[in-house]
Amino acid sequence: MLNKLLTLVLVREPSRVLLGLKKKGFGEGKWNGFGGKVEPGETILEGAKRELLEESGVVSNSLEEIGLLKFEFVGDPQILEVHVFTSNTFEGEIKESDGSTRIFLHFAEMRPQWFYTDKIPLHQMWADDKYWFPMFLKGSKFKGYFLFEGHEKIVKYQLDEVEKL
Ligand code: 6OG
Repeated sequence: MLNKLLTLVLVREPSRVLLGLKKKGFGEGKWNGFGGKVEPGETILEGAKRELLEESGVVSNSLEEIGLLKFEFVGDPQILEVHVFTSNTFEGEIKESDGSTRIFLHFAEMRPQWFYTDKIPLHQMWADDKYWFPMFLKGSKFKGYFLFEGHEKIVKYQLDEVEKL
């Protein structure tokens, strides 16, 4: 079976990272970068850019691919292949939660918020993030494989810092 291609984008400033709280669907209730399925006919990079815009409201023309993560769930033959990108610039306005956007955000899939790099809400994120987030924060590239049992427990994993993907 072919891997399912997904993207994950982490917009960052020197001391902060933009995350979104997923309000419905896969990973509901978790903070994560922005991303989703790559559509037929688009490249992985185009998919990353599109999902970032749809979910956060910003455009990035400087996405850099920094990670490749493969996820398997016990009992499910489908492998999720998540291409992780970062960007330290963006254009447009983040759909952040303030009074004027509250009604709109009620219907949005993600609620964006900046987090200081020493206050990343790892306990409210996918369990793999605590392994690779430190690599991302220090500017390293990484490749990993994680076997999940259910959505919270990792039963096996391998993770390496790499020079290039
Ligand atoms: P949609 O199904 O909503 O895209 N994603 C994961 N991210 C992390 N950090 N860990 C995981 O461990 C993940 N599995 C999937 C990829 C799902 C979004 O969630 C990411 C996509 O950005 C299992 O279209």
